[in-house]
Amino acid sequence: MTMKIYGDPGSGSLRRVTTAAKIMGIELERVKVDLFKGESQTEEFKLRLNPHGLTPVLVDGDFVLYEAAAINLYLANKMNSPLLGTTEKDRSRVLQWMFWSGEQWRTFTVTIFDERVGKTVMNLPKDENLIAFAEGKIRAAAKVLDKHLEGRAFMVGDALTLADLDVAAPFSQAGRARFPLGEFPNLVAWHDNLLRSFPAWAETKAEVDDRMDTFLASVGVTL
Ligand SMILES: N[C@@H](CCC(=O)N[C@@H](CS)C(=O)NCC(=O)O)C(=O)O
Repeated sequence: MTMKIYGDPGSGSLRRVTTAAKIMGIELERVKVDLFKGESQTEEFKLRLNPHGLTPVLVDGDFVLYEAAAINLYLANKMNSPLLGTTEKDRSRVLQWMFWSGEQWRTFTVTIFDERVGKTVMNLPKDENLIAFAEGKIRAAAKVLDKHLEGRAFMVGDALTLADLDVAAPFSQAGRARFPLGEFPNLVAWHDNLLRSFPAWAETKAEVDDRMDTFLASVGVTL
């Protein structure tokens, strides 16, 4: 039975899964959850798929799994994919960057996205102090990433891993939410190379951009 993935095409978290699945040659049946209509916040969604009301969610038969990183590890383990890393040490380093990026990296970009994009759509006042705080955290983390990526094409070893997809995720909304990533040349070069070298990463970027741009235009929002 084909596994199902629930999510909104405008979501950078869904993109991490759809990209990894494409690269591994895994077919996923897409089930659209319109986040702009609050479809992940219904009682039914929370009861059946994710009590936190968040996407993406994978359904494999009677097995339900949320959190994009956990889904990617589940899929990659099924396929024994090199996206996990190919040595024991590399696999541990991949996990190191995946855990780090969830807690210390993407979380601050989500804060800025919610402030600059979410609040603009909802016509709510922005918290400039919170934006400045999150930008400070992003710059501090990006400085470390920039040094790590000097002379390297990938986060771990010499091939693409799930660590690259997790760390690259904020680029999905970087332009719209104006994350200060352009200040870090090695980070930008690494991400440009991902876009050039992995058609799946470029295809899913186009999908996110199309969904977001179409939605923002439909509600008359210019960022
Ligand atoms: N840490 C989670 C983040 C999930 C998340 O924040 N998903 C967003 C879309 S990118 C969502 O479903 N939001 C729906 C809502 O807040 O109602 C993951 O990596 O899967």
